[in-house]
Amino acid sequence: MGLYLLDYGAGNVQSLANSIMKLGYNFTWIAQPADFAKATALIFPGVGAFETAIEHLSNRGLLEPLRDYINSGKPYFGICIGMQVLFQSSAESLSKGLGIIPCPIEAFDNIEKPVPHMGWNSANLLNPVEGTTDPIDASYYYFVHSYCAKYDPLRYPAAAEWAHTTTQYGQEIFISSLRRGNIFGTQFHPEKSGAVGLALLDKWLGNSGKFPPHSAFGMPRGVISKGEKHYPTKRIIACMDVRANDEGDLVVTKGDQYDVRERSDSTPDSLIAKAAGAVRNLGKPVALAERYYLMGADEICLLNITSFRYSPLQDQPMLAIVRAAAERVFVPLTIGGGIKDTVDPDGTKRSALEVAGAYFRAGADKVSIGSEAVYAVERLRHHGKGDGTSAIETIARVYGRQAVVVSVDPRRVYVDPKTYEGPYKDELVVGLLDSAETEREKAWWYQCTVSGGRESREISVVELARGVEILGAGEILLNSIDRDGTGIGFDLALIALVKKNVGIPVIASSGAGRAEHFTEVFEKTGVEAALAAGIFHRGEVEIEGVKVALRAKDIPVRV
Ligand code: 1PR
Repeated sequence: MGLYLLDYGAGNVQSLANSIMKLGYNFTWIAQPADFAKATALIFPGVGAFETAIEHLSNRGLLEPLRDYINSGKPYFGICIGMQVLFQSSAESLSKGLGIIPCPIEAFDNIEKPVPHMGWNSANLLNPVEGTTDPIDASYYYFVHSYCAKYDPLRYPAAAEWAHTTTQYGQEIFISSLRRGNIFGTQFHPEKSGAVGLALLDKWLGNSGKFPPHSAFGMPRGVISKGEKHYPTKRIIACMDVRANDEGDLVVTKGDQYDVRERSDSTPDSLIAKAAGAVRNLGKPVALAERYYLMGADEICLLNITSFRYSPLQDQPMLAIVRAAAERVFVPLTIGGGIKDTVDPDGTKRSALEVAGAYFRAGADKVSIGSEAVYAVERLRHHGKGDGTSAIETIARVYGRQAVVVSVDPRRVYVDPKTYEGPYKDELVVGLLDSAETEREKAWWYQCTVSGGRESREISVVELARGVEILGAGEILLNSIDRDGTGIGFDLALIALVKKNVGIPVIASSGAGRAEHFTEVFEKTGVEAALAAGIFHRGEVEIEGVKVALRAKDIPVRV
């Protein structure tokens, strides 16, 4: 099979390349228009922005050859943006799509749910053929997108005729896969959908880009009727804090309230700050990432925690780690730390966009921005709007907002509620949600920090969360310096506060010590995902144990 992959230069295509190689197939990249003629099967993957995709294809003279290729009847598999370009237009952009399906791509409404639609959701077959197994089963697949092809046979009969599966998010039903003749497309990412996604790719590749024919379409089977809401499963994320140990090897470490050095029991409390022991070493990043993938983690997160120091792009060791992890992990991979403008040792300036681009090409699906997000929101405060230059804005513009996570490192600032007259009066938490006795009489606000908690800034977590959403972040990774490594449970007051102030997905992080803490955070705050580090590294709780506990409480999880 002459398999070709189309890379438009701004999506994470490496994940798909890794999946194909893992399945034992070879492929060639489309480098020039003439390559389309050599292809006997073509996959166009894409995470990112519709506009960027169309612009890149046009500028490189690839748009019309792509249309010709598809019209020639040779097998085509479009993933996410690669499926959306088949449509007439997208609400995301002024650029026109290929128009093969004469219907628009529309935005999700974010009135009753967070947008992007991010996570694992089911794909429901339309009219399955009796006695046959379809390449798409009812399993969960990984979605990440803000725009979709609505499944609405009355308004869009032409699109409905192409629909192969539908998926529901909130009350909206959209086309999650489509097929006709030589064309197959998925809104979800098979390359990021673990074993079921790899199996789907394998079936298409193994049959030289074809699936068995399917029956006529009818009404959706298994689609939850309008009126009932339906959401993706809650995600469980394993996080690895990575830094160099004193020997210079990159290791997974884990702090207590962000202090990652060993403490000797004999060190008096007064000297703890000075008694800098060795950096805790909990394992190798790539091996652990693979282990968590195999154990059922819904996403993997790698944070370069000392990148606030000089962190050039040239010879960046984290790139090699991401590259190796992406070859073994087939669920979404987020990389954080050091996503900022930087300068290489030879004086070459690198923008945050370039740094992020290097990580995406290495196989990351999302980048997580910490300190730079705080500075950007501080500027937003002074100018009233983004100036278009921040890392969040530049990366979201090219790669789409779903690829931009903001990692927040807040710390509680305790105040006397009777006398406090400061600017965060409206955000004060008075120890209500938290069960800890010691907190009940106290009040506090949450202050943001930079450089891994080393420096506090005059900005509250609420202002930061709202600000990064305005700038274009797609998700918030909400840490808590007070709870990090304590095992006493997530900071529910913090998480509920941020959740109610933003319309993008929120990941709860820091403090998980038992499986019940996950149940509690989902039930009491409604967050979309929960992340833990220490309990997984130390093997105290397995990911499966967390999911069993969630299922027992009827909280939907990917099995
Ligand atoms: O500022 O853009 O370079 O990003 C730096 C990144 O590194 C940020 O995401 C920041 O949160 C992270 N970071 C910096 N220093 C530390 C540290 O620990 N000394 N780690 C650090 C943050 C928090 C979580 C941790 C959870 C769960 N660690 O990542 O995994 O708290 O832990 P637990 O389940 O064991 O409680 P930039």
